[in-house]
Amino acid sequence: RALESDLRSALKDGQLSLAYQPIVDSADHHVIAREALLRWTHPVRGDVPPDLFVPVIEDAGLIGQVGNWVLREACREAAAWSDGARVAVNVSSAQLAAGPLLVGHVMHALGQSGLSAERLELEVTESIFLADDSTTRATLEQLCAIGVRLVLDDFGMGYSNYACLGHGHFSKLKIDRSFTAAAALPGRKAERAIVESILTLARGLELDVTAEGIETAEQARVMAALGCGQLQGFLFGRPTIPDDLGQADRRHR
Ligand code: G
Ligand code: G
Ligand code: MN
Ligand code: NA
Repeated sequence: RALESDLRSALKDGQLSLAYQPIVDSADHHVIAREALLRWTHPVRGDVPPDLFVPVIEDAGLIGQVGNWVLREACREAAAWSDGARVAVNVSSAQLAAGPLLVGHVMHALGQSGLSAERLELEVTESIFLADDSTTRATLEQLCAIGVRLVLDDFGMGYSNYACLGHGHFSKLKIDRSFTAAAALPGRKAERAIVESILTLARGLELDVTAEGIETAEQARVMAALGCGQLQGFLFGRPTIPDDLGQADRRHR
């Protein structure tokens, strides 16, 4: 409750911003994409983690408004990147459930920024398939038709719904960081086998793969050797808010 009323002023006062974290090619470490991550700097509490406030945004019925801002802002920012990297935006199941509204926001963000659709990645989690309703399916289909890339986030953590990959709408899956951490440890044969099987699956479905949570050079080496094409984690860069000039502009309005 208290958080919810604080959040309403946060939206008014522009306390929300986007941090970006690089996703790199595992062979030469050049930046392929950057994931946009929502940040809230509370005037008293300081940084509030998104795991805490995104559900509050959803319960308050504000996810459409905030999600739209995130899309517009991320596309606007990415359109100005000189390296042509893609931008990845997280989309929650509540946003997907709003179907046509989300599709409209995506098209508007692309149109306004001039970013080409193939440079926008939308990250969704397996939980969107818990209901497996036809609206979700139709929405994924429409987003796919626009030309944006759909990414399955945190793969391996949930109930690993392989069937959802079979629809052919996804371009990439991201191996959850718990597997990255374990697979790089000596003697952890089980996790390594799981990662290998995920990579075999991805190859068969012609999906790109990002290993999340790369914190050490050893983890980067192991995951690259296993065949992960893309790496993301603190080793290559923490989520960072672009600073100084135009800061006021970048804040949620
Ligand atoms: O920022 P952090 O790295 O702690 O992210 C935690 C989680 O918050 C991420 O897994 C992601 O799913 C969620 N999250 C971050 N930014 C956004 C956003 O802009 N929109 C939505 N829906 N979720 C986000
Ligand atoms: O659920 P999603 O994968 O979208 O969330 C990304 C989250 O992972 C963010 O909260 C981000 O801060 C966190 N993260 C990114 N890289 C690393 C890492 O190398 N180690 C850890 N522990 N967390 C990371
Ligand atoms: Mn993500
Ligand atoms: Na993830």
